[in-house]
Amino acid sequence: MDGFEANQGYSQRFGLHYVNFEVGSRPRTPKQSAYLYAEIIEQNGFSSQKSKKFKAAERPLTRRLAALPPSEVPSQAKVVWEKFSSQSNFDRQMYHYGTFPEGFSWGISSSAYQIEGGWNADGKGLSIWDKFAHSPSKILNDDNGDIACDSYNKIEEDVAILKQLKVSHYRFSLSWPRVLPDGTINNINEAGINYYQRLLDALHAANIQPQVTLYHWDLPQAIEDYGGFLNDSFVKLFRDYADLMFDRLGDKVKIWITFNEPIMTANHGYGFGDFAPGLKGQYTLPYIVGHNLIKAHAEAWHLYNDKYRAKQNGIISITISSDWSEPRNPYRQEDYDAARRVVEFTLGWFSHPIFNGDYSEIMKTRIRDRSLAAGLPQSRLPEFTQEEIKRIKGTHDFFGLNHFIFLFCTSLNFVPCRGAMGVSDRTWLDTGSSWLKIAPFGIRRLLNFIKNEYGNPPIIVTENGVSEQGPIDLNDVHRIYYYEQYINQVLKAYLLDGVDVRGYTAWSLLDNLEWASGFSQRFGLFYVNRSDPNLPRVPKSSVNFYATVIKCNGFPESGVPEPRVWSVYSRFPCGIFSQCPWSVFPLSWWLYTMCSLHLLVSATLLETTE
Ligand code: GBH
Repeated sequence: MDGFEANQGYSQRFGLHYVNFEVGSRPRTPKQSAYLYAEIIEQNGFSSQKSKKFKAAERPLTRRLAALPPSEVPSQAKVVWEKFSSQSNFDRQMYHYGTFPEGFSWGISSSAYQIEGGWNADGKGLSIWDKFAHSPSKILNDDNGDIACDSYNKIEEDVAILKQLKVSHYRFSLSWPRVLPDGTINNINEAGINYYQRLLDALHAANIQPQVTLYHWDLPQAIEDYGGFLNDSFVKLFRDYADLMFDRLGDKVKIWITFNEPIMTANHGYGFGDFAPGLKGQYTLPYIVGHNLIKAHAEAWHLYNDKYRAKQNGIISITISSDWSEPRNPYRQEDYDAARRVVEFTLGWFSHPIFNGDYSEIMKTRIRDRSLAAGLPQSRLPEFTQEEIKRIKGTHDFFGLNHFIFLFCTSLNFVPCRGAMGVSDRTWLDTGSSWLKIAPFGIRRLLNFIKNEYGNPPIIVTENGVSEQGPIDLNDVHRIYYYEQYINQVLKAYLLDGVDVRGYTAWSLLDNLEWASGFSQRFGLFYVNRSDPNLPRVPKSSVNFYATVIKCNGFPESGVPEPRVWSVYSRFPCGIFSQCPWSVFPLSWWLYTMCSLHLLVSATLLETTE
């Protein structure tokens, strides 16, 4: 019962019974907890038979959401968590020597609006990002992509730096309004098509394979004026656009990607409103957007498959982005469920219909429950017909994956639908983007998950990269560190876990317009000097490093060809020491937490004996 709590007096009440100290007889009144505890005692634990006595202890039914049965949670994610949860930090960071298979494709990525500029050149139409960026306060510092990196006028320069990197492929996107100013095939802009033809020819001459994304977020404004992705007619408009591109460019393209990161279009464009077209506040719109997008993807895939594949001999798929998430508290079922939901609501939203068929049960059940609880007559998530499910399932030739972050998840009920939030570990290294922390082991686990969950598809990592902000420092050791660690984890996924990874693509070629963050966050391997009107591309140190990894096809234990970036070949867990000896000292404090002093000392000795 509530009693005298030392120097706190009677202010802190620990009792299962409330004691009224105003009354001389000190009456005791049981609290709800007294009933509960009595019930536990009576049942000698937790009986499946519900006791009638303590109904009052239940919260109102409408506030309760059905929990997922533990046996279903978290399916293939559980396999991955079980496989890796026992890993020590040491194991996790362990540097692995080895190389990728022959023919592994190394590349670098960009996107049209972020680099091209020429926003109204030669008959180009307006995109939703042109309009968004020209509206005040939408982009940090009111930056815009009017000129960006001027890649529209710099094919030669861009191909020259790609050659310097020695990449085998270059991933870029087409600007839909550059080739179809009003979004439809009624009005074709030959100058726009010509730009891409010249770029493809230059890549071909340099022996660099193009990887072409049809849609990286810059929708023709004319289509948005008719509802954009919310209008069912989007599916046909996209198919027509794809048809034209396959027809006019397809003889020079062997790898097509329909959409880049559909979740960003759905959630950020039509949900949070921080991306063009900037619609916000409605929880239903993103699901309609996603629904039409999936259908449009499937139609473009079928079109290529039926009409172009035989003569052009290429492959086509979609690029889906995903964080990897794990339970914040591994002993808490709610956190397991939350982590599972985060994977299903990011990666699974699009992968499940395309690889496994239909939305996952978790998406369907959860969104329906949430919609009904909010008083809606039906689920916010539209349904596919049986025919649509069949038509969409299997529309992939590989799994295009963009990966950036790792999250520890916990349940949070007021987050609509997915009901979860993620946090990072504060010991992980920061970058130039607040949302991006360095946790390389996440990519290995995510690759394992894709292998298990989606039937071991061939995977191309289509984006992975890191940013900086503030003063220019071309010696980007943080990027070298990032790529070494992330690529090494991809190597482990391939060599140790048998994941079928076919290619790796760094993000990004140039410091470019980082969407709503403007030019403040720099992801490039090449710095673009914006104060010089010629916008020269200047290599950062990571260029040399990445070129060497490409040349070595990974991290061979011996026989590293020139230029050597590794100066020691010892086995210790922090590979960073082996490739950029003393320049890494800003990172050494963090490394210290991972490496024992002993290893630091041996690294030093090896270093000085070299
Ligand atoms: C990729 O998206 C894009 O494909 C690419 O265009 C982009 O430049 C690159 O990543 C780097 O962002 O500031 O908290 O609102 C990855 C998804 C998009 C996730 C921007 C973070 C901003 C989060 N990222 N987003 S926040």
